[in-house]
Amino acid sequence: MSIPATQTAAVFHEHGGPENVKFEEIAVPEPGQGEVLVNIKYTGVCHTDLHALQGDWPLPAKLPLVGGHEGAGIVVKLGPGVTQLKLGDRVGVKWLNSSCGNCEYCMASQESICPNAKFSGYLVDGSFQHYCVANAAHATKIPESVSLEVAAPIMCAGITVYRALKEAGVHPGEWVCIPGAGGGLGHLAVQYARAMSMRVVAIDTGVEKEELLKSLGAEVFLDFKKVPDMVEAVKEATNGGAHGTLVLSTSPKSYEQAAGWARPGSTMVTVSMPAGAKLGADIFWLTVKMLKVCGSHVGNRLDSCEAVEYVARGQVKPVYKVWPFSTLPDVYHAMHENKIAGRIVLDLSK
Ligand code: 8ID
Ligand code: ZN
Repeated sequence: MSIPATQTAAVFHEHGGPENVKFEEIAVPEPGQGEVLVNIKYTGVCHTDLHALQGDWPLPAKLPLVGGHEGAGIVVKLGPGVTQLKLGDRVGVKWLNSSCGNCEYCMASQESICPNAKFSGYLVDGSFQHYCVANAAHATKIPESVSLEVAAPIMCAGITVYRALKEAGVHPGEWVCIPGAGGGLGHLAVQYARAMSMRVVAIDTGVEKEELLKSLGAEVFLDFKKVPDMVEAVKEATNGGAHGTLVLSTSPKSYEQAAGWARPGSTMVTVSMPAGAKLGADIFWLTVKMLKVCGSHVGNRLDSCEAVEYVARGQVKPVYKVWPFSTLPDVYHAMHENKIAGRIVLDLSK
């Protein structure tokens, strides 16, 4: 396959809104030591991409930036020293583009807290381009039975919620509460939780998300625009509080509520990162209920392979719409208005 010298990429030069995203002709990057060049076919759009565009996190992003970190494509070039992948392999390009491999965290397979980690679509250019560089050790192999468009949302949303559910420590038959259940991460969290035999209270809004989440196995749906006292509603539905909570909602409000509905002794996992959000939990209740608060940042390489295996086995099915690459600014608008149930996956060929 011949690789062109230049390509079209979705770039922004300054933080701001969807109008800042420009489709520009840029050089096809060269894979360095231990890296591969991936011809991206599909990429999911994660709410993190919107945070990156808006510049609303305390970690500075690279500028100009090509966003995107739910890429799925084909290895078309190997950099020096790559032995674990070959040309033609189908791989995913994840948020965790690379880690140093040598620090105390990498040695313990906690690559997502490696201080030298590079994040795709944030610290290095990501998947909103036709040709993207990925570290060969971190690119996730996609099984033949899983199509690239299906694999795309797993590369961030799937891996992240799968790992976060492990952190929550909810046993089979116990309740997990998921605010933000109707979004990209949320609709997958409901499915992984069901596959792990957890009972799910899903919180989000609107009939479309309610129907989707119930069809995916959520036993209880609570609409945050309709339920007057969410804390009481969750406690009632779970007969005393959720055995674990995954906060996936992009509203800081969920962080104020979660300690209230948490069952004593349970874990609340922070996954979403609304701009400027603080832990609004009452320290009194955190203490006397002996709650655990646990941050969870994507997953390691094994979590990534395991998350994809659930899809290969048919236990998890991403729900998504495919839109042309050129519509990325429209996706950001829709995401900002919380109108997306599941994920939007961009088709790079359009
Ligand atoms: O590794 C990580 N920790 C990680 C990985 C990937 C993404 C963290 N994230 C973060 C993103 O940066 C973002 O802050 O997780 C968050 C959710 O990402 P997403 O699933 O891609 O976002 P979405 O598809 O827009 O879904 C958000 C949902 O929250 C609902 C919305 O209706 C939407 O369905 N929501 C809102 I806004 N307010 C709510 C509320 N009060 C609410 N749901 C329940 N209660
Ligand atoms: Zn993401």
